[in-house]
Amino acid sequence: EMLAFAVGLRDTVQRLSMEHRFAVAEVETKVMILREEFLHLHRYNPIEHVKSRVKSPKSLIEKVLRKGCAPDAEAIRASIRDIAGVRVTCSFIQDCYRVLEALTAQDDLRVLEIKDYIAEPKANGYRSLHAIVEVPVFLSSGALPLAVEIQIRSVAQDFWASLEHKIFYKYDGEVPERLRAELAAAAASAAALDDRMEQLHAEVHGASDLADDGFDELTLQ
Ligand code: 0O2
Repeated sequence: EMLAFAVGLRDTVQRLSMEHRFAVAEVETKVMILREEFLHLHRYNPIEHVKSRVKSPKSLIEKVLRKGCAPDAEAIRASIRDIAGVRVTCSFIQDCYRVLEALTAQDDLRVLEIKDYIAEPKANGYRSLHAIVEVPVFLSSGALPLAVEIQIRSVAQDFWASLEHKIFYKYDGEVPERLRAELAAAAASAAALDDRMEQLHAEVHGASDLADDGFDELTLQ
């Protein structure tokens, strides 16, 4: 009986991994389209990079067991919303909001949840925009809506988060007070850097837009 359960769960997890790879591909395509169109419209690239992942079978099974979730695909899809993850790193904070708005406005996407850790950073200093959206994936049997966790953050926020993540795992969640204070200070520096960069960018980009317009006029006439 135990063996049948394990085999059943393994097949279910394989199926879920495949479906969520499709969901990730759908969202990646949406992000790539926004990136290229934005570049065309505004002549700078708001998206530095995009990274995606599908939860590994091992950590998905662990989460199913931890949550005491029924081991069937439907129940797992409904209760575990971070099987598919897409992380978008933007140059500037303003771009993070632009990307979030452009994505969540798309009417084939259903927004399940938005968390704005930029407006309200976590106690440790973590800042990012999180959205859980449902995107339809078209299978032979029809459309299947699947959840994708989208994280949108600036380069500085991403730099901070990857270091914090490493430290958190190294200390198994019990980060010593001194390091926690250092991380909080580093988060404040990252936020200050974001502000300065955004101001500089606004100054310079405004000016270069004018220069571009002048050039177009000269060549067209
Ligand atoms: P990993 O190792 O990146 O996969 P959940 O527990 O996920 O069901 P929760 O905690 O309400 O729900 O979700 P939240 O706050 O939206 O966070 C989800 C993900 O955001 C995390 O996934 C991390 O990737 C990232 N995140 C959230 N808080 C922090 C933080 O303080 N530091 C860093 N570095 N990343 C954070 P996982 O599964 O927790 O981790």
